[in-house]
Amino acid sequence: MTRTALITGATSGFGAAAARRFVAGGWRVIVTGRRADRLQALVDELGAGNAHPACFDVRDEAAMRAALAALPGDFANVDLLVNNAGLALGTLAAQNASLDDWRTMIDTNITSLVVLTQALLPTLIERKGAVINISSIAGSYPYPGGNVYGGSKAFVTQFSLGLRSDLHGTGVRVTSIEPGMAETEFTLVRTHGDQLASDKLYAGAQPMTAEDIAEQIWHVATLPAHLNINRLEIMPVTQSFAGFQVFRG
Ligand code: NDP
Ligand code: 8X3
Repeated sequence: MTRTALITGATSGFGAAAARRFVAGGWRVIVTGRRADRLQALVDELGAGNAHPACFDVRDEAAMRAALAALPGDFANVDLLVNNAGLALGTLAAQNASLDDWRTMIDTNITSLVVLTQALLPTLIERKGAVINISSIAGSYPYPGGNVYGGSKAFVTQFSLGLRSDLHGTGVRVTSIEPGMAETEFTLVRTHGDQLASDKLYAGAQPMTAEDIAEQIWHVATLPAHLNINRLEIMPVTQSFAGFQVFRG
């Protein structure tokens, strides 16, 4: 039986790569995002029988619910929710950061994720499906300027663990995937469109690719039904930990 994954944030990066991976593996995908042209291009590439575009801003709850209600027959029974849509905005210290950026991150990374998850839980429970939430190493390891982004991802990780606890006995699997540095449009978005800054960050660093993360999502989703990976933290070999900072006045 063909299974169906709903992947948010599939117009770019991890989400687009995951959509390709799942269709290559014989699944159907519902691909979401705000950029309709990119969704259509992805559907054209993957085939309309394999991919269905649902264009909405995840912060718009009414649009999200309307898109779910409008899913065509073959796509209506969602077996896997990949909560991937998300972003970081800015790297300024909290005292200088933009409150608008903070609100956008909280609304996108936290509020939208819990609303969509709750909307799909009845279907996921009925189908003994799975939820894969894309968190980040930023949720476990603080760094200067990571403030609200890191906080939002700590929420995603902890919500994932709590969800798993609540879903005990239902057969629904829940995983928090926590990637480190991966080259996507993430830094372009974080810097409000500074391509040079994005290129500089990744230059010579051998970051992970979107396909690397898509492969992890696929791996988690296709484990034998009795196994649940709770948390999966992954970094490029070139990235590791540094010490605490000490201020001497
Ligand atoms: P990209 O910027 O390449 O992709 C982000 C995706 O999220 C896009 O498809 C975008 O679609 C979607 N999105 C953002 N805001 C909204 C919104 N309001 N409504 C609908 N869709 C939205 O970044 P990545 O692929 O790297 O990021 C995917 C996830 O991975 C994010 O949650 C990010 O925090 C996380 N992550 C990224 C890491 C990295 O180093 N790249 C590391 C760890 C975690 P559109 O703009 O078309 O709406
Ligand atoms: C993205 C990883 O380290 O840039 O979530 O915050 S990091």
